[in-house]
Amino acid sequence: MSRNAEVAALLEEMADRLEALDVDYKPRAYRQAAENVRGHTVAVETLAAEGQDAVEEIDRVGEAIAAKIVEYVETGSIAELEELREQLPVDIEALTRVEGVGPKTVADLYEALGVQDLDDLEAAAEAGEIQEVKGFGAKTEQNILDNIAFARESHERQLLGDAQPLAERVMDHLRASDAVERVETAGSLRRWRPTVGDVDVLVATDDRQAVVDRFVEFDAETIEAGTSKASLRANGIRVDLRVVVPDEWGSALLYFTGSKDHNIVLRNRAIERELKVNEYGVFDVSGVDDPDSGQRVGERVAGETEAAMYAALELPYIAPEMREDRGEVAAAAAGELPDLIDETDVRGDLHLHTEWSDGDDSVAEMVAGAEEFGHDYIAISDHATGPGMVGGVGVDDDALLEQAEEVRAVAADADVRVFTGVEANIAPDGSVSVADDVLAELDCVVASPHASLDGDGTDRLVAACEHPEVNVLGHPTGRLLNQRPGLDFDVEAVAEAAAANDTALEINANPHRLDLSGSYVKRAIEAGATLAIDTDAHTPASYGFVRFGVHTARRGWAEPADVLTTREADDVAAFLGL
Ligand code: DGT
Ligand code: CA
Ligand code: CA
Ligand code: ZN
Repeated sequence: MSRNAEVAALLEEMADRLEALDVDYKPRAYRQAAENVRGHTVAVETLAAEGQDAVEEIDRVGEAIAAKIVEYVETGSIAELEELREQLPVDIEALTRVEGVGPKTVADLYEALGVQDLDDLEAAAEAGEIQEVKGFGAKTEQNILDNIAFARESHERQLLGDAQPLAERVMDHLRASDAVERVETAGSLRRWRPTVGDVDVLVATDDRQAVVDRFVEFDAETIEAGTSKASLRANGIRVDLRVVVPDEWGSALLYFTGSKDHNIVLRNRAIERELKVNEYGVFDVSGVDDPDSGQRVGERVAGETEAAMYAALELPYIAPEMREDRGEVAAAAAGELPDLIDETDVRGDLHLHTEWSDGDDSVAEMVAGAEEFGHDYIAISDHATGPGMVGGVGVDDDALLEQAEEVRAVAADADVRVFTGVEANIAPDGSVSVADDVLAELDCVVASPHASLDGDGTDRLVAACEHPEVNVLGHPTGRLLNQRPGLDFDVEAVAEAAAANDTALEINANPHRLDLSGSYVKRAIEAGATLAIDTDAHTPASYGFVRFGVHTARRGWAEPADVLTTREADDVAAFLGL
């Protein structure tokens, strides 16, 4: 099992600890390295075995960081990190999970009050000690109290973006065994929920023991191993394996994919038809006295495939992303299932960053990356300056016009169409952080909320949708999964304003955001809005996040026509008013 996520987490811890000590530049270098290590397709231990030079081939990983990665792979620890931990003996990962608590706050509260973990933090806040510390006030203290519960809870679920690559590696590991006939993820991961409690993997085989044996060879901690199921923990993520005979593949896959609520709707539909549905199949129990007398009673009418399971219930196949009991069984029964968007439908990306703001790469590099990825068009939408922009990374109005010149120059030689643009900030009053005459010069204006994300955001977002220059409402809630819940708003009202003003609502595909969520996408489409799937890429490697956006769109029942970024470049240009 690849240790990339583990190494990335350590590099992030280095970044936090260096930042806590007020060290310049290095924290950012460590964070950029961490992001690229996490996304790298070759395992760090493989690279480390080849030598430090091989590790340095990872984007943004220089000599110093590569040496630490090699040190970790070879010795199991990093000496400098151990020293940093001694210097500041706190659970920095847990503490910084509290919204509003950064590494420097952690250092200040440790020095002043000896706060080392979430329990200490909560006790200090409840005792009113935090507001007494220099630089802190009653408002900050209340904020901390409000956010501790969320920080605790959120930790129990993993980001889909972290769990999905692990699931792929587990499946590859299993596929190498001849005993494995079929392998597939199940559970919330297969439904593409933004966070998952664990990774569920299902295998069909005639040799269960061989499969369980192969599974526990995966380089991770074994939690349990039985005859038809087993569990591991890798990078803090639990992986549950279930093994079934090929004949029961479809019924098991349907059952273990869930959701539980979808399964209940199917079970009730079965009962109405004198059928019984469970993880072993669909059974005709019309002639059976007591259908509850066993699991395999009556005549088995389906089970080998999911499609046959649905067919036995007189339904067409329902995609896993839709199995959330949001009316999908009724829609299927009525022949009204949407013709869902898929990954190959997307042609472009309207939200991405370059080194003009907080991106890692130049305009030319992002354009070349988009060409390589196969996009037909992109918009360069760097952060504008303004409130909510951390560390003054934004581009001011004059520089935006300068950047547009550079973008046009790069675009002239590119195979992909490149729109000029900006990601402006939406202030709490709904105003947009860039002058109207500058916005008017740019092809594609994304406007997004970044700060003051509490309370009701309906008026704020409606105002942004109504702004004549705004084309895309970026990550509308501003949520960061496991970190902050983001804005509340009346999605129908915002979607109607968007539709009336030719503003697209974004499905931000970054795995930390997935914003809008699937349930909001569904409601937005019903209210007439157009969506835009964007990655918010800060480096070309992140164009691949688009698939998380596509599956989120599928969770919202989206068809290709509902999504702006499935359209051809000329049609997108027309939508942008060009
Ligand atoms: P998670 O892991 O919390 O993100 O959510 P799931 O949906 O993956 O849930 P999990 O891992 O507990 O179970 C996987 C699937 O197995 C679940 O989606 C449906 C099925 N399942 C588990 N327990 C039950 C149950 O008590 N009743 C029914 N009908 N199905 C269940
Ligand atoms: Ca699960
Ligand atoms: Ca599970
Ligand atoms: Zn943003």
